[in-house]
Amino acid sequence: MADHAEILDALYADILRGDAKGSVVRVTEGLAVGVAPSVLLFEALIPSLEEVGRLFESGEYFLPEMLISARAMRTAMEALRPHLSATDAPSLGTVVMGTVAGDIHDIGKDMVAVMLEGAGFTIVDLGVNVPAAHFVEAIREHRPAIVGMSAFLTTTMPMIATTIEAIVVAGVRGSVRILVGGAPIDARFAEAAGADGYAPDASSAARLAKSLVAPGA
Ligand code: B1M
Repeated sequence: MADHAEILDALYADILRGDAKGSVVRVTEGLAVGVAPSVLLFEALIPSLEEVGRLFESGEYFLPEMLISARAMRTAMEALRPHLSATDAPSLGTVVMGTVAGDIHDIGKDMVAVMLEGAGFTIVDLGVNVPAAHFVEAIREHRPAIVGMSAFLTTTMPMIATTIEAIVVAGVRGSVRILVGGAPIDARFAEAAGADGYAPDASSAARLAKSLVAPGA
């Protein structure tokens, strides 16, 4: 049977060439030999997709390659998800999450949702390309403790500020904490947009979300 390093290398290669079935075989094999789910995620899946992004940027990959790699990543994540989020603890509160309008990237958002779920939150996932008005409706309907927004393109970053503004105008800003993230976002942008917090990755998003709902926060 393959050792941990061989499984991680093979999983990395599966995502790079978009082999969805292979990636599930590798995830299953990895879990069976005791590779931690977070190691499969952070040491194979995410670095591989980062390499896909680099190859796209340098013109070696085109949109179809990026799509089939993304599909393999999603399939692998489906196999991994139950192992990343397993908790029977009472909910820490509801998080309404979505990728802002104009943006259809969801892999990073979904990872944040999985980690928040694992940390004990109840997730209401609005999906991708979410107009500001849908965030407002969801706040009224679900009364979340936190609203999480993702933006992955420099062209959709401004929608974070637009959405927060819509939440303010609707008069519901005071009832929620707002957490934002996505590859082009940083802490300075998040603050200027009116968010309560920014996290660079899924595990720090889970830590920050917990601190935002801690008593006295
Ligand atoms: Co797109 N794409 N893409 N893409 N894509 C990027 C983002 C890009 C950087 C690639 C590149 O050029 N290097 C580039 C953006 C450039 C820019 O804006 N400066 C880009 C582009 C240009 C585009 C299109 C415009 C391409 C085109 O059509 N010509 C198009 C846009 C479509 C649209 O949205 N309107 C497009 C389309 C696509 C696909 C559909 C093919 C596919 C998306 C599939 C999907 O998501 N279902 C895709 C993919 C796969 C990528 C890359 C390769 C990978 C994205 C990803 O999943 N990363 C990406 C390059 C890259 O990221 N290296 C790229 C892995 C993920 C784990 O990381 O998404 O950063 P990330 O999420 C992290 C953190 O950001 C953070 O935690 C996550 C997990 O750790 N985080 C949060 C995310 N949300 C958070 C919320 C929080 C806190 C933290 O609080 C609530």
